[in-house]
Formats: sequence, structure tokens, C-alpha cells
Amino acid sequence: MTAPWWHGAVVYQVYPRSFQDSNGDGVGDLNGIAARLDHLVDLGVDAVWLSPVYPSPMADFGYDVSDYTGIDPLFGTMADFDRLLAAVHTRGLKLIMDLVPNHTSTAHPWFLQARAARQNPRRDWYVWADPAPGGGPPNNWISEFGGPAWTRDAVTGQYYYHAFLATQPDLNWRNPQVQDAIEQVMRFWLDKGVDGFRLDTVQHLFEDERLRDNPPNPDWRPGQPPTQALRRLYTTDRPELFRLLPRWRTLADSFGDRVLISEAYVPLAGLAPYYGANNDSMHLPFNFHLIGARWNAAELAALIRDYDAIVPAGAWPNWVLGNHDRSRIAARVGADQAAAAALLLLTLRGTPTMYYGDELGLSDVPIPPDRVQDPWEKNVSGYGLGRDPVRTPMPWSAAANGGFSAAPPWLPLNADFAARNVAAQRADPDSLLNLYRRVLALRRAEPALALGDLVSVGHQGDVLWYIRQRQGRALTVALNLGPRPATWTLPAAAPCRVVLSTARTRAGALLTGSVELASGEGMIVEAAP
Ligand code: TEU
Repeated sequence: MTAPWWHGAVVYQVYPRSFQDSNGDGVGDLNGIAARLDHLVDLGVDAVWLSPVYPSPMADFGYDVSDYTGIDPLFGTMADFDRLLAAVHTRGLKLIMDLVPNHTSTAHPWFLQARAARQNPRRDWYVWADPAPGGGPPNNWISEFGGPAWTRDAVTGQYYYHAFLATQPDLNWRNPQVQDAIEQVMRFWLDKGVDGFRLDTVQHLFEDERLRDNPPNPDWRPGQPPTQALRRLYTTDRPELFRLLPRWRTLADSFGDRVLISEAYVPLAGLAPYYGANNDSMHLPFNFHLIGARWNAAELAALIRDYDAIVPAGAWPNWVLGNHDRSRIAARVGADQAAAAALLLLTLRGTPTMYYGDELGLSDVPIPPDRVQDPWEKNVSGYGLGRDPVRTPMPWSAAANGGFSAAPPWLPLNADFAARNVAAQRADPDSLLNLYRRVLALRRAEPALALGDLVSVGHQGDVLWYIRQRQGRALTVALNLGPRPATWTLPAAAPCRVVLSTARTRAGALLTGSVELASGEGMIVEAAP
């Protein structure tokens, strides 16, 4: 049996507001993305995941949807979308849409009807509850974005539940009509030919029917974000969720080779239920554990081993290095380790998802207080939760506004954009961009990297190493994750040949015994013939 396309594929996340502006309003759009597809082909990725482009009041920059089957005029028209999809496919790439099933915008017609009256037929499409006996919110649930997760609606005096902003009311997933409506949305896009969905924050879909209070989080300490003070026991990962997911899988599979990726920040063991008891749920439950992991060879070796152990037999792993919600990898591990991080992401067993700009080593961009856009930062300020720093425009060149837009962009560019941009790095053989290109080309040529087994993993001091193997072909990856040079003893006594190294001059070298790796250096070696 040949593997599905998404096993060997590399997914590239585009944040549409920040990739390329085509109409001079300072915000990226669909025609801009279409104009930049050659970058993705040149880079060597396989699939594009677009953060939401649906009509939205943009309170949460598109994660507050007011029409699931339209395109927001800010990003273009449905005709623009159809052209983009065709252009993506012409280049042999895939397109993955972001679907937001947990909540709509308060501006969605469904919610406007639901809030109009208790008797409205759409009332039960959302989660309503009476005030607590003495008044006030029905229970202690708190929003991910700060404050109570309940907002009182003056029209009827009841509260509605929102896991995120008050303008993002949660849909009631116990209502079969809601389930059908979102299935219709999935069909709409699958009929158009999109290659899959990234399913937003699915862990929040169901809440406890009895509305029990969430217990205190024993790990929480004063000074930490108040949004983490409770364990989300009764508001996330409810059993009903895991009965729903197989329905989505059946739907997606009925369209052929489409992929379903779930977003849920859960502990390692919590990922298994997302695959489903019979691998009948999500194809790829996002594995975010590289994002939180300490940059330490021993810990990463343990993580890789532990993750491998929880991925069910017959299911396929995946790794994520960054996204539009979390600090960028270059900021987390430092510029010196960015190349090692790239090599790690692209050579571990499983589908890698990379975030636009990470191929340039883009870091978190400081945002002056008067330019803050993110509602999370505005609501829960002072904890460094703001996501604007990781959503800044893609720097394409040293031209005005980095070649991103004819107008000043909605968020500032990286201050070093004149040097750190696509054109400059394309021209520099030693750039991070060209390392990404080399590794991605090698993945394409080497099924051992794209599809192979992980046969062993370990560490020697600060050096993390592992072996990927397929049909007798074995490649060993070694990465010095420490701040100093480190000696790595090769796995085989026989000489090894360097297939690829972050230090370009090493390629082709024959090594025996051991080798000294500079801080942040990584290499892929094979047993010399
Ligand atoms: O994020 C979901 C989400 O819940 C986490 O990123 C969140 O920060 C974490 O659970 C807090 O502990 C998704 C989108 O990626 C994000 O951009 C949206 O704002 C959010 O859903 C709401 O749609």
C-alpha cells in the first residue's frame, strides 16, 4: 500500500494577514498568497495551511467567523479563492483550510437569531444558562482570553458560554442540527477540492452537561495568568468529543485523500484519543510538544521516545515547531540553534508543520504598546501572552515595507528586515533559508527521512541523535543543542559519510570514530559504502 500524501508531506502555515499584500491596504490577502506560491515551491514544502479567511468582524483576526462559506473582502473574493486553489494544485501543492467549529462570531446570523428570543429555533445552537441562584454567572468557568466564560445577554437575561472572547459564543455541539450544519460547511469546501482541514481548538467543543465548576489548578501560582487558575476538567476533552470525531473522519475519507488535523493542547497521552480507538478519528492530532520542551538533548530524546510510544500502531506522527499563537522558534532557542531546530523538525519521524518566516530565522518582533492588536494581550496584559510578535509581515526583500505591501503594514516588520529577508537569504548559500531548501530536497530524495522508521534515539551530553531507516537504508541525525562544542561518537565503527550538514563545508566528508560539533551544528550521516 502506498502511503497517503500527508505522511511524507511538509505543511507550511500561512497567516494570511501577513504573507503578502496585493492591494496596498497593509494587510495580506489571497491574491498576495497566490503571487508568492513560487516561494513555497522553491522552498520545497508540500501543503499550505491557511489561517481563516472567512467573513469575520476580526475581533480574533478571523477566528470569529460570521459566514463559514464565504471569503472576507479584506482577503478577496470567492473567485480569488478558487483561483488560488487552482494555482496551488497546478504547482503540485495541497491546500488545507482552517475550520473553526467551536464558536462563531456574535455577528453570525445563527447567533443573531439565537439571542433574539428564548423560543427562537436557533436558540439551542449555542450554550445558554440561567444566572446562578444568587445572580451572576452560572458557574466558575473562565475564558481562555480572560474573565468569566459567561456573558449575560440583556435581551433574555440568560448567559451564553464562550471559551474565548465574549464575541466568540460557543456552538452547542449536543445539538444534532449544529453537527449537521458544520458537516455541510465541510462538504462545501471539500466539494471545492480543498485537501483537508486544520480544526481549531476542538478540545473545547463539548462542556459538561451539568455545568459543574472546574476545580482549581494545583500547578497554578499567583503571578501566573489568571486564565490558568482552574483545571479545564469540565470544559475540554469531554467524552462526547471522541464520539463525534469519527463522524468527521468518515466524511473526510468519503472524499478520498483528504487530511484532518486537530488543534488541541493536551499532554502526550491525551493525543491518543484524538487518533481514535481504531485510528478512526483525526489523521494528525497536532503534536505541540516541541513548542513547550526545554532545549535539552536528554529531554528531547525522552520526548521523542515517549511520543513514539503513544502514537497508536498504524497511525502517523507529526511535529510542530511554531504557529501564530506561540513564541517563534528562533526566539525560544536563540539564533544559534535555529538551524539545528530546522534539521530536527524536518528529520523526525512524522509530518512536520512549519510556520511562515521560520525559514528565515524570524524572531518575535517587539510591538510598541500603541500598536498592540491581539485581543488576548489587551485582555490579559502583562503576562507576555500577546501573539502579535509572531504575526508580523513576511519580509521578502530590502525594498520599502519589505516587499510585503505598498502601504505601511498592519504590524511592524522585523527591525532587521533589510538583511533578514527572502531575497537576501536566497542569495546567501549559508543562509537558514538555503538550509531549509537543502533539507527539504533531501527529504524528497530519501524515503528513509520522509517515511522511515525511527529505530533508535539517544543523547551524548548535549548531542541528540537518532536513526531513521527504511528498506535497509539508514540515516543518522546528530544535533548539538548545547552552548559549547561537543564530541559525538559515531554509531558505527566503520567510516560514515556526511550526507548533509548545517555547516555546508562538511558535506561529503568521511568521518570515523568521533566528530566535534559546534554549538548548534547538526548533521545527517550514512554508513560509508
Ligand atoms: O487557539 C486555541 C487555543 O486555545 C490555544 O492557542 C490557547 O492559547 C491555549 O489553549 C491557551 O491555553 C486557536 C487559534 O489558534 C487561536 O488563534 C484562536 O485565537 C483560538 O483558537 C480561538 O479561536
